[in-house]
Amino acid sequence: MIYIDEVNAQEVLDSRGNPTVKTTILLSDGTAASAIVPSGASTGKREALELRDKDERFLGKGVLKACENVNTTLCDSITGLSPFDQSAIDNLLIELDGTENFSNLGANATLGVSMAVARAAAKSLNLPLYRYLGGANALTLPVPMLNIINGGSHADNTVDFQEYMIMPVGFECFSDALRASAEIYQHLKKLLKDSKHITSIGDEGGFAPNLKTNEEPIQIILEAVKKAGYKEGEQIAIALDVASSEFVNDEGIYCLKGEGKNLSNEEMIEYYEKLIAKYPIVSIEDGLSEDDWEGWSKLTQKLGDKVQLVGDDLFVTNAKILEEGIVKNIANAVLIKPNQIGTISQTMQTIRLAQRNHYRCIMSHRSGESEDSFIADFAVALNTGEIKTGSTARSERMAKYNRLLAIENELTFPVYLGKKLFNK
Ligand code: 2PG
Ligand code: MG
Repeated sequence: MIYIDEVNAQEVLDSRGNPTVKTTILLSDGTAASAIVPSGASTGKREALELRDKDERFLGKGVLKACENVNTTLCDSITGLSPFDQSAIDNLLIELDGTENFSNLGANATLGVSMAVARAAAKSLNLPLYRYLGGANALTLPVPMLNIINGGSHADNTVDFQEYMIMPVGFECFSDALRASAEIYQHLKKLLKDSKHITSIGDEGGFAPNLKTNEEPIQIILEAVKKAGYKEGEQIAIALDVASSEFVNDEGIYCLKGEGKNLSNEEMIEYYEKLIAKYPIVSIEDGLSEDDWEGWSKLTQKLGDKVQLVGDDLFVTNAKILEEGIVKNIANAVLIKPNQIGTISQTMQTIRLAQRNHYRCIMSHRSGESEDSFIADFAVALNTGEIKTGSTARSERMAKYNRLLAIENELTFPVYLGKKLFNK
């Protein structure tokens, strides 16, 4: 029997230069596999805990305690176990921690182990990760959401909304969709330059110009779509991550500083209605804050049959919270970030719950990332149909898109949902 022989965690740096955990698993058959966990900036309140050392190293952001937890408690408990029983290992991680949100061991400790176990098992069986996790049904290349203008807490500019994304919905295959997106990105850079805007980029590789309104990024992106020779709406749609929990105040008022507007949840909904009427917007993430469930209910009633309404901070990849949302008819899609919940099995549980209830799933990176491309395989394995993993710049983002290109090449009959996703 093949068993886990060694578990080792090391502190490495993420795409923002902050420490994160890299975990390596060695199996008794000599297989070695590693995984690096990501880290968010605009985190939801109910996310699993990311354990930081809070001492003088790295301005308090060191992860030596999380590494130590892997190298002692977790290593001692999973050494000798089969790597092929992912749920048994993940359940053990939950048990060892003993809390709902991994506040003892840290989700950065548990997720690294969980990912590395899956990767080692796949490697040992000589299977690609997507095939190991998804079996014969792993066929679907996700439609990407590419964040090409960054604002909010991902950039030092005047734009309130965090992410302006293009979605190449009108293409036959993933590689054509990615090519169109990369061309649009280059045209956008040129347009920004020509209009004397800065072309420095934010955390996810999108540009971070100082634009006056939250509408202007959409207009300039659509101009770039046109310049690149693509049709807005039909081929390229717009998706927003408003990340509104970042700018709501204690009274539940949404403070759009860039535009000098303070809006109630009803006024925010009207704001979105106008945007949707004017532009080819197909998806809005965290349109209202994670605490504003009453507002979310109204938002879903008003716009739920027009656009995809995605809960990120709202659901934090947590099956229990998502279930509450499904019962209350809140949102119609869920963002999937494994480090919000802490293990691969729990992430799969949330995806399955969503899919059974006809909620769309979007596999997602974090704003702090690494060269690890696990989520690309994960999206194909679970047929999420959508992925968001930044713009077509910066290697930590490209690692995921390039991995998807490789998977597309490898599959005999790859499926790209593109046109089917929004009935285009
Ligand atoms: C988000 C993410 C990823 P962060 O809000 O959806 O784009 O950002 O990782 O900072 O939470
Ligand atoms: Mg988000």
